[in-house]
Amino acid sequence: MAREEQESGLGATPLPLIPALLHLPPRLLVIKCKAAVLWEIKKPFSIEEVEVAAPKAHEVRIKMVATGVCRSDDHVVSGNFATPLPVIAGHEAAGIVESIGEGVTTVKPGDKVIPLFTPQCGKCNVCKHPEGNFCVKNDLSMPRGTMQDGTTRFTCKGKSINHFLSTSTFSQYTVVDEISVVKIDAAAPLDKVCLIGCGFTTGYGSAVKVAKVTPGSTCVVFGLGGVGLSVVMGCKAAGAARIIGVDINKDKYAKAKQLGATECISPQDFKKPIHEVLKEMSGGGVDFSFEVIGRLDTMEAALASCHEAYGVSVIVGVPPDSQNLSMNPMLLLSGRTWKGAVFGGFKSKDSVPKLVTDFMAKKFSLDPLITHVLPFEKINEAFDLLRSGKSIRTVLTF
Ligand code: PAD
Ligand code: ZN
Ligand code: ZN
Repeated sequence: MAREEQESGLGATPLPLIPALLHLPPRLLVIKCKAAVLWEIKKPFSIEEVEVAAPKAHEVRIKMVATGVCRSDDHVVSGNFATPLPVIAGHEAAGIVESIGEGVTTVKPGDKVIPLFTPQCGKCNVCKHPEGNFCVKNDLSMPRGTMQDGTTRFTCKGKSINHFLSTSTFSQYTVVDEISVVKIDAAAPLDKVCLIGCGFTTGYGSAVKVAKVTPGSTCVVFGLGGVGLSVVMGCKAAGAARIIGVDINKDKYAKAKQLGATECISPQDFKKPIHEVLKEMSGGGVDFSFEVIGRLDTMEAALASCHEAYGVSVIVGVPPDSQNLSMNPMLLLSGRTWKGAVFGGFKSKDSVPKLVTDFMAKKFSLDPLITHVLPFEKINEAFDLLRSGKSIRTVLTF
């Protein structure tokens, strides 16, 4: 019996089962396993048997252990985030290296790893810049849905299936480029640190690294989902004195206050626009504001609610595909700073192992963000929980 079949509780099998081929190292075998395929937008995921090709040179095949469900995955389903279909989505995960292609030096079979939806090639101008993290090898700004070499490693029913953000974690096995994966502490609990692959790191970094929240400051966070709550955690860690949470779902307030929000408000409770309410609450405008929803109106409101002379506003939410904002330049001329970042501005390969080490040293907790744990096959239930506002993060386990 080949290795993959023994390892997987869900019956992953290597293909083809030709005796001569079974003497080859596992990296040369195709794996047949289960994956959640999105064939069309606005449709449920269907659990399909897929073939996962062997990793080519500089590629890594990973056995998935846990994956979180992020709103960005739901943006793919809704069509807000345009990426080639059919696709295996998922980008917030942790797993174990199953095999490696030629020339891979930074991970080996058996290593615990986190896939990186923002790669770090280490060679481009962005990677060499001390501040930039949006490596030119990303598959985010103009998604091709492929590996770096322009081809895919997934097939289902004879059809090639696209990758998502170079990660595709809604599959028992995935293949990623070496620049899109990093080794982490062997003792790390993968069903928790998977959140370091997106939600936690994005939110936390948006506060401490992108906005550079200062001690004693006043912050406002629009959207108290998994990413927004991680912004709250970052603001608190940076020493903010006031952290105002804004959300239309009041069920989110208790958790936000537990994590550091000093007050929570709903725009629906006021006749005035929310930015005017926030200006009054903060004596002219907050120091730092964050949009963590992904809507144009709240991006404008967040900008307008920070102080006109020194406020910093950060866009974290992913906006609807191909939509533009129009704004009055006076909002910036007076002195505001408007920024945005993916993955909390962190250089992924450098930062993820350090964040895992910090987690192991109990510098922050991920438990408050994980409200549900479900078996991978219940992926559609996990999305229903997200859409109905009942979950913060659901972790799917394999
Ligand atoms: P989520 O759906 O868990 O949280 C969004 C929150 O916003 C929910 O609590 C909603 O109730 C609330 N909300 C919705 N509409 C409004 C409104 N009009 N006014 C006030 N509150 C509202 O999502 P999430 O936390 O997983 O992700 C949040 C956004 O961040 C989303 O757009 C996602 O795509 C984006 C994201 N960006 C990055 C990045 O690298 N920049 C990474 C991960 C996620
Ligand atoms: Zn995400
Ligand atoms: Zn790069």
